Order: sequence, then structure tokens, then C-alpha cells
Amino acid sequence: MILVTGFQGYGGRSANPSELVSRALDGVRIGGAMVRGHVLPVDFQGMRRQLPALIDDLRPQVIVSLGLWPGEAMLRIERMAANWSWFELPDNMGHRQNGRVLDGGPDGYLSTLPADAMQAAIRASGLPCRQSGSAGTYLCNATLYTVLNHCALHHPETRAGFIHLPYLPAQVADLLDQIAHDAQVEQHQRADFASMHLDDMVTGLRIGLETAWSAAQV
Ligand code: PCA
Repeated sequence: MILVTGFQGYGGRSANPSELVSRALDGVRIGGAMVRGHVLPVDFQGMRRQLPALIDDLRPQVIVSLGLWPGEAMLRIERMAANWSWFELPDNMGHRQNGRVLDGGPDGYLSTLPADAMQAAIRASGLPCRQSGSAGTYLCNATLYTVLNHCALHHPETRAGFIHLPYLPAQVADLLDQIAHDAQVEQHQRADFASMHLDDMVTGLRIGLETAWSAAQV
């Protein structure tokens, strides 16, 4: 089984592409594996409670968590998680985690997904994809850290990692309207107008998951 997690909207945004992609992949078969899509609340404490229990329950061989990175232009495979949170925005429960993700945990973990092979396969399909050395200091980093820590301790065979997604085109259309309406900043001051169509995100994820699944079989 492959577990794909997404997040609900946050920071005043109603939609989160990661929620739509994880729903679209739920129930799909990839390389002989069943995909299970699960949407997480944007809630630090809730994520830390739910995710390890879900992993223990489903025992997936591959875990890919997804989240939105406003301004990102392509599928962005995260390579590492830091044991450090700095929430510029409160989560949806009003909580700001500023400090360790996990007291007493290691300072960081490396993703165990085959990032180079996934990137190559996604690019070969004609879709843009890159890798990143920081998942930020908000909930996505905390999620990747929580998953990698739990797998290191209890499921060492599981391959796990995180992919950040761009905005959906309709979200950027709304942003442009909002900026024009507010008339507080000029368009060129903003760096968050990149977007990708939902179908392309789902296609890229399917290819990346197939690559990760194959790597998990050897
Ligand atoms: N993106 C945020 C948290 C939820 C999401 O979709 C992040 O990058 O941390």
C-alpha cells in the first residue's frame, strides 16, 4: 500500500491543492499497489496524533505527504526535515509551534524516497519537477519530520518523503483579483503567481509514486 496525505486549506485559503491531489489518488492502483489518500487537518497537535497512528494502522510501504508551497512553480521533492518549527502563521487551531518539532528527537532526517529517480521520471514525462533542501519551518516540515522519525523508529523498511505543490491556476486568478481589489501592492512585488493544473499534478504524482513503489520492492 502507498499512503498519500494532503492538507486542508490554511492561512485564509479555502482550497489546498494537496487535498485535491490526495483525494484524486485515493483508491487508484499504481504498480500493483493500492493508494490510500488521507487529508490531514492543518493542526500541529492533530497531525502529530493522527499520522503515526495511521501509519501503524495501514503499514504502507511508501508514504508521500503533500502540501502547498505558495510561489512554487513545479513539483518539489523535499530531501530533508529539520527538528525545528517557526510558524509565521498560526495553524487552523490557532497554535504557533516555535521551537522543536519533537523535544529530544534528532536534529534532522533525510527523506527515504528515491528523489533522483522520481525527479527524472517526472521530468521525462514532460512535467517540471525539482528537489529542495528545506521544507520550511511550518507544518509541512513538521509533518515530514514526524513521519520520518516514526518510520525510523518503527517502520524502517518504509520509504517516506514529502512533495510540495504549486497553487492551482484558479487560486492565482483569485489572488490577482484580490490584489487589484486591495490596491496595497503592485503585481510585480508579489512572487506567488506560479500555478499548475490539477491534472498535471496528479499525473506527475502517479509517475513519482510508481518510481517510489518500484524502489521499495527491491
Ligand atoms: N503547506 C504548509 C502547511 C500546509 C500546507 O499545505 C507548509 O508548507 O508548511
